[in-house]
Amino acid sequence: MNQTLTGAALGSLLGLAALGAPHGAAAETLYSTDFSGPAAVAGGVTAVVDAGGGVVQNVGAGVPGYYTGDVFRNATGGSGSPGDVSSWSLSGIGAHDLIDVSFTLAFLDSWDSDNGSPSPDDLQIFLDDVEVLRLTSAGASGTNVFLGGGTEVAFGALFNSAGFFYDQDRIVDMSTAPALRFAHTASTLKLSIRASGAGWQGGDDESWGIDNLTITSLSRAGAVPEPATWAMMILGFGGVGATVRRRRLRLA
Ligand SMILES: [Ca+2]
Ligand SMILES: [Ca+2]
Ligand SMILES: [Ca+2]
Repeated sequence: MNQTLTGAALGSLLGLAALGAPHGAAAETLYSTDFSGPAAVAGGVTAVVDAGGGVVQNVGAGVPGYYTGDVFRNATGGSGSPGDVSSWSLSGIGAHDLIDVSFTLAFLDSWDSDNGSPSPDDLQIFLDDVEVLRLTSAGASGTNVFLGGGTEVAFGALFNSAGFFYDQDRIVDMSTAPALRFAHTASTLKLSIRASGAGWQGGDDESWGIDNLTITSLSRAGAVPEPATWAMMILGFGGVGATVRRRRLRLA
């Protein structure tokens, strides 16, 4: 019984530590853009964008809230795979423990999944030059759709008004992708995206776009627990101590 109590007390302490993080965590928006003007960049942070042949274009209403107005589109690679890499590099990031990357991803035109023809068509996402997601969309052919935990918000229409080819665009909210919220402490961060694959045709046949790109840092190190959390922690420690004392008494 005493051991159960001790375990519960320790468990509650660990639970409090985990639960306390989001409430006390300091979040800072490092970089944010809807592509309709200059990006908002946090003080002290430097952002370098390598468009890799991508361009900003206007898609009108598009998918309101997700992929609308000015967007970024990469339609390179018409002469073969892979397409050119588009990257966003930040430096001068202050102390932090976590990074959250969020954006709307658009599979544009006639993607053929990994089991259509010709396929596979891959959309690769890299963080600090490490591939963390390999996604695909079934538009013109194929059946598999890999969104890496991203949430589909629209499919089956033409949301890419410039560079028209095929009306099977798929618009995905990547803010729900677990791989894009990750432990990170370095002062630099690089997000890279490209399309590739043995069946990827590129150009206006299989292009991609993004909108509403936001990169946020979160810090637990400087977070101060709220008074209620402290009170519960002290109670928890007291409980552990009392349990240990009772066990010692019994042993003696
Ligand atoms: Ca936009
Ligand atoms: Ca195709
Ligand atoms: Ca293809």
